Amino acid sequence: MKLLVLNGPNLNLLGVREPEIYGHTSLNQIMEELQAEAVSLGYMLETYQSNHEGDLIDQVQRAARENFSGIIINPGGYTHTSIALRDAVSGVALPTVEVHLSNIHAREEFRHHSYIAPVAIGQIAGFGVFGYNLALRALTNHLQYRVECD
Ligand code: CA2
Repeated sequence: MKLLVLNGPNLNLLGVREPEIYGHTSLNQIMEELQAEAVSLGYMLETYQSNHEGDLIDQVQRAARENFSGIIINPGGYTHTSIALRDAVSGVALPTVEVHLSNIHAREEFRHHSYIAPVAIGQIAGFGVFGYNLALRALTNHLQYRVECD
């Protein structure tokens, strides 16, 4: 089974800028570790980062076309703005876990709302890099047992 991890705008700067908020680890390092973890759980993982909304939407659609089983997405700033990305996630109906490094609910008011959350199976926020690991576990657990809470 294949899973897709999508990272949105500016996350390519991880480990380079604002380490006090987002930590010292680069996105490549995070994705490499996640890939190893996925393999140990019996999944193949593809990762993709873009600073462009349409690219992320194309990747969500590709995931459905190419029979991926689920998506982990950190939509970055598009979390709070993108109806189009939400429509894509909703449209493909693949189980999707939203992840954020920071606790968006403890930050500025404009970060409290996520357009993606209502169409995701769940959201993980505030656990830094470990959040990706939690997201992977949540998604694979969901795929195995179809556990969902409404
Ligand atoms: O906490 C998260 O993971 C966010 O998705 C990160 C986004 C932010 O807009 C969301 O509200 C929460 C920002 C990503 C920017 O990443 C940077 C990393 C290093 C330096 C500068 C920006």
